[in-house]
Amino acid sequence: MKMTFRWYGEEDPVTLEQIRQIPGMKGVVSAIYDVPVGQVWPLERLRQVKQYCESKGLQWEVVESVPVHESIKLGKPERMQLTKNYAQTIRNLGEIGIRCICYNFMPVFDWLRTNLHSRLSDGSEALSYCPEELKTMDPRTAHLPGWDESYTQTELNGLLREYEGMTDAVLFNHLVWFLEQILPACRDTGIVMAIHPDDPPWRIFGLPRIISSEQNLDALFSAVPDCHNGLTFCTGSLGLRTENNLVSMAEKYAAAGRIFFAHLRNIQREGPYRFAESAHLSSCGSLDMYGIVRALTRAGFDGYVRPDHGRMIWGEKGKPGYGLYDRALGAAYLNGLFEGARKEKGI
Ligand code: DNO
Repeated sequence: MKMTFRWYGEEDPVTLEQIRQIPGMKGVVSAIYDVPVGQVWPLERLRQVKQYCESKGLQWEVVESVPVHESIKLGKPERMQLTKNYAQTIRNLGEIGIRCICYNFMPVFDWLRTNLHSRLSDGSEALSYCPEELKTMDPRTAHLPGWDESYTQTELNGLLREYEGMTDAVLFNHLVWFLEQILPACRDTGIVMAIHPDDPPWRIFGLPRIISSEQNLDALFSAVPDCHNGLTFCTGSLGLRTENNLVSMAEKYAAAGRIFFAHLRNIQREGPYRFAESAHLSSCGSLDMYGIVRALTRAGFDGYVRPDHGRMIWGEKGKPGYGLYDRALGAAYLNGLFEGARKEKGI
């Protein structure tokens, strides 16, 4: 496994100098943030980011995310050109040596929480989600916490209307179509596509959801068996559904060579459709983090790992979920778990 850290570019209050001092840190997960969704990421820009990371002693290992344009998810005619652009971005990324792209296929909203500053009993702040709070939020009129704000209210309303009545099966077919179009670029460059599960893994505002469960993942890998089609194993997303047995899923998909990237974090399930993010330790939340790491290791997982969302601790102010301190503590803990799991396996 290769331990990495998400970095939001030169605007990120967390610097590469700081990231480099986290023990065991090998590389960063980043993206180009100012090219509009659907356009090709220019090679020159990619080279600059790569060189900047290297000048600070880190490798740019994974792209998270190359966003998929909504017209592709909606299956509109312009998806042809947009998908060609996506394939060209893959080729450009291949050119600078990237080998893994994390992306998602969630309509309209990326991850969603109802509170970005929930206070935990130890005084730290975390992201949380509660159905009563969600009921008070209308995406057509109110600002929603936790997702990227690239739409105006009017655009958002238009988009939500376009998805009205779309079934999971139709969205799934659009995903399969998209993957089939970009696979030649993946084969030529060796880049693997690691889909991020739905976060949270249930329907929100009536929008379809297709990557929430083991059944969904099995369907995806049987529809598109190509070995470049795989998963970002996000424990904090998949782990919100009690029927997702993360230890057995980690073992199964790692053994099948489908896990390219792991987002490791813990959550505290507080009831149906209700949770708060917690510190990474198993004892702090609902997930068996050692069981998951051990399953990945036993199955020969050799991909990228990053400590996912951290709490805000020690007075840090920053991007919710993406401060330095708690994610660094998470990395240290996860490194320990991996060392234990490797020794147990005798490697
Ligand atoms: C949230 C992240 C997601 C993820 C995208 C991948 O913190 O895990 O925003 O980057 O869903 O496309």
